[in-house]
Amino acid sequence: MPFRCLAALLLASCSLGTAHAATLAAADMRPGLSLDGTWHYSVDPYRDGEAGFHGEEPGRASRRYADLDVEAAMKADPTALYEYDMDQSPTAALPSSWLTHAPEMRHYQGLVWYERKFDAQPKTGMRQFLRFGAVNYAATVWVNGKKVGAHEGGFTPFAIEVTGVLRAGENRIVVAVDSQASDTTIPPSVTDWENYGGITRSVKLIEVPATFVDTAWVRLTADGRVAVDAKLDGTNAANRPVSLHIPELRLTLNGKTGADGRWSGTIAPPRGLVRWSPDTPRLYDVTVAAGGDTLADRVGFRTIAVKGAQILLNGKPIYLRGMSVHEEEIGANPTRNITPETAHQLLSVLKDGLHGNFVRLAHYPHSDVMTREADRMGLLVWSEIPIYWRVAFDNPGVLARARAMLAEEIERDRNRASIIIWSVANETPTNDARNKFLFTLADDVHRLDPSRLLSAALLTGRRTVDGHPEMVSDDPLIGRVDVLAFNTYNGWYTSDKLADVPNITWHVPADKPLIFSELGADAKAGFRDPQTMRKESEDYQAEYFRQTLKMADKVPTLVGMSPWVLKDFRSPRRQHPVFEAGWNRKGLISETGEHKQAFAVLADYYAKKAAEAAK
Ligand code: GCB
Repeated sequence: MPFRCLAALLLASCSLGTAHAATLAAADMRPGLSLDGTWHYSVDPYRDGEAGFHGEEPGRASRRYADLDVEAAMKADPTALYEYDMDQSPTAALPSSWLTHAPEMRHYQGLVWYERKFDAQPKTGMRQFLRFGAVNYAATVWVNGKKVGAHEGGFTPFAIEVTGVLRAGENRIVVAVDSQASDTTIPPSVTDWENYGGITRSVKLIEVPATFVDTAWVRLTADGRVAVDAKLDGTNAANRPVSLHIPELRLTLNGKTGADGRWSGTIAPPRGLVRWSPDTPRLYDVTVAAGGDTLADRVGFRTIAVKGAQILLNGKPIYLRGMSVHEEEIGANPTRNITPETAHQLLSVLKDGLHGNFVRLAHYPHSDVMTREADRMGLLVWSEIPIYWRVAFDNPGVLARARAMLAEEIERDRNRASIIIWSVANETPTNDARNKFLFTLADDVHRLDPSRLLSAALLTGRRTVDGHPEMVSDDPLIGRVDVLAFNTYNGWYTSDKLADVPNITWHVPADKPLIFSELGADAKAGFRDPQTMRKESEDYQAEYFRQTLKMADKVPTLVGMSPWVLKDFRSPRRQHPVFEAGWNRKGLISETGEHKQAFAVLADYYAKKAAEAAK
């Protein structure tokens, strides 16, 4: 079967969880031929490249397919008419969003064609896959004129098998990328962030033996053993010897796959194992080998659990000193190209500048470059899928897509010690269809990864008790999550006076840990207004933080927060000409990295929390 995909539920040829679905989800460390770099691109607002001259079904009118190699075709028939030619189209460096390819692309949403040629030397008996880190939002891929696969979902990896299609010598790859959001995409069209269309993460050609180690989940169990779950792919996947090695621990575990190509085992680690934590982000080289194939990873070992209203990291209560971030590099004109350097720069602002130990990667799975950097630097991570505001909860196709995204996210990142929370939704108004939808996702999280905590950023209600405002929620998801999380904006989106915010109380279950998954206020960097204290001034934002932190101190079950947001981020819905101009300004730093006054307020607060934790 030439085409394998991660969006397994979407396509009849793939089904989630079958032993034969080769995913290469966690293959970012596999060696391969990088296809990053210069590609040609061509915008196609009327979707011509997919249709005939009058917009009819492809196949009727020839010569309009953007997947055709015009250069080669012209050699065969120099008088033929072609109204496109990818090889002569403009170029851009990938990965990056097309929003920054050219000024006229800045607000483009829709279909764009990408093309490049590359040399390959596929080895006989081996299998070749194209692995895309992420394409936003829908991708269709052709190799040498043959359609090899498709994927939907802008933030998770997918691999397409090209064995037999790839030639020795020059090959041509064409990717049709469609960023158009709709009522049935995830997320739908209305959000509060930029829709960065394009091939936004790395593309790689990976060659593996006929039977290879597709996935290997390696972790510490709640009772302190090293556990491995590996899955082989290929005709010889069954009854195959497999082994786990962690050289620095002198640890080896041998086993054999079952009839389904899977192997699970556990072993007690040696005493010398250093547990991963934000203070000691120790990672170990790990390999899982079977036959001629070895899958390598860098893995940290830690436990995460909930006890009453506490979160326990390695058995000890921890307070999460966090921030939310969008996937946008610091700089005036971000293009969503997260490199180790840009990830490090962002996360250092949080870890070193704010004394943080926790990051909410909002509102979709961020690049694996980012989650690896969090592992390396020692930051705990909340990871989520873009079930945001209003999703078509009553549509079974949308549920299938959400489940596929969740599975792709978990499969890619479950070896990251940094990730402690999988979140299934953000601010989704309750109703029967939504509840059922999210219960399904909650069950999926528990089934796919029972070793981590489940959460969702929930909305609150409000009531008045003895003249005082009280935050409440009757969201049925409260009963399902391990960690309660609420977004709260009293004094920003509400008419509360900031001085009254500390008196707002929280009516929440006493036996569950609570975090404020968001709190925040806009401020335009450099706009000072200490007298009038207008909203959008740095002074108002700083005071908002002071008063909200006082409120937080009075909530006994609160074990952390991820205020909104580390850096100002692009949002087309934010169009106040003076203060916003296309940016959500709730950052503690501006888009170019200037600190606002509130930065120091939170940095002091977290420094105190860190000192208390160190006692
Ligand atoms: C929220 C959303 C976040 C927005 C933020 C805001 O509650 O979760 O995506 O950007 O508020 O700035 O309003």
